[in-house]
Amino acid sequence: GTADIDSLRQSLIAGSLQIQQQIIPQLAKLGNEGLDVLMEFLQKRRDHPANWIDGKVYQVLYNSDAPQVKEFLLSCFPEGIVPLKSDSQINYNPLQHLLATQEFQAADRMTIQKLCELAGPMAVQRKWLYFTEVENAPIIDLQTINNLWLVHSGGKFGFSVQREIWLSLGKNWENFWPKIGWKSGNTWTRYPHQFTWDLSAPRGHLPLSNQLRGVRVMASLLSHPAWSKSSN
Ligand code: UYC
Repeated sequence: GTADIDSLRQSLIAGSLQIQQQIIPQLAKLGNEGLDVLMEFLQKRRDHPANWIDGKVYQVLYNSDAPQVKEFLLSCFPEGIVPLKSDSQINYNPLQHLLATQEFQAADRMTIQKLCELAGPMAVQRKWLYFTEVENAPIIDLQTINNLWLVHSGGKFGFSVQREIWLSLGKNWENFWPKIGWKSGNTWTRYPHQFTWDLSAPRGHLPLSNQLRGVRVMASLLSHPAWSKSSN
């Protein structure tokens, strides 16, 4: 009833991240009244940088069929809750869509595709990157891609998460791979079926960087100046 909605609304506004996380699916189950609370929440926070709680709320709304929700998103968040900034006129909306719908495997492929687009037509055709191309990638674009992953994964996935783990291990790759679920003992995790394409994965599991041509591309990615400027 109304009392339930009111107390859930209060907890969503004032609760800890953990409480907020629990409340979102409860509100989602309550139909229109719950959706109203979720829309109000997102609306009020639109001047702040989105965090992963906003991401969870947005995902519920984005995946709702209710007409008033569709109208709300179209008018207030036509491109999602992460600003899709690009220095290279790249369209990140396809990536935002795949992440908002939690299609992580397709989002992972799209991420490689967008990184190639950033590097130019040669890389798009080649479908993989040289480390020099990664070094030259614009900060803003890498931050946009990373923020999309962070916000839509509960803060679990993204290059900045991988970087944090990598630095915490003193940049030791052999300790890093098992930590993010890319290697077990001497065995590489096989692409694509052995990877975990949902939020049960270890922190930093996604997005993937193929290691077939060595670690230099990933080293460049994780050392990029995009991560030393505060963006999240
Ligand atoms: N693959 O094993 N990977 C591919 C990963 C390696 C290999 C794609 C990640 C080890 C081959 C992605 C790991 C290895 C292909 C990833 C991993 C290997 C392929 C698709 C754990 C053999 C087909 C995008 C580190 C021992 C290549 C792309 C082709 C594809 C990711 C083999 C995203 C994180 C060393 C043979 N692997 N990759 O880049 O062109 O093709 O047919 O890393």
